[in-house]
Amino acid sequence: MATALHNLSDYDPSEIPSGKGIRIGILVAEWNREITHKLAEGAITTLIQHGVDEQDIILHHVPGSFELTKGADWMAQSRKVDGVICLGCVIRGETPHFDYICQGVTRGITDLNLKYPLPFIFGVLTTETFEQAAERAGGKHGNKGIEAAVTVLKMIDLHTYL
Ligand code: DLZ
Repeated sequence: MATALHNLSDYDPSEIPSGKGIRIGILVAEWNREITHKLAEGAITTLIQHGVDEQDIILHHVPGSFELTKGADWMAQSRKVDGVICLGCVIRGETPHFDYICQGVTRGITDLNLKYPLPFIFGVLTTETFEQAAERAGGKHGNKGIEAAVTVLKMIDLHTYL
């Protein structure tokens, strides 16, 4: 797995644009909540560390990763946010649902990025096992929520130049 070689929390804080005055939406899937709530913690802590006001973080939950797309679309329509972080965790297990959900949410978030001028960040872990997900939600491979927070700040900053 590619992230086995890359710590998701590794970044240079001096390269991250300030989040002062920026409003961020965070959507968290309730499936595998032991994991997704850790992703949300990582994202929120990182946004605040980089200047986003706690009151400018708008947090909502959706039932599963498949619903992240719809929730993020509604958030964008509300015009209250400058960027949206989508957090979820899909574990393969023994069900074909894995492929359908991964394809659905990947396509959905891609489509939203093309539909709106604001960035939608893919913070969805897709792993074979619960242990692999835990390693990427504050474990030995870092926290994908941190990576998502850094990414949304970079993308919002990039948009100010283009
Ligand atoms: C149904 C389902 C399954 C089997 N597995 C997961 C999962 O690992 N992670 C996740 O976020 N959601 C899962 N879901 C729920 C779907 O995302 C969705 O909520 C339901 O299919 C209802 O649309």
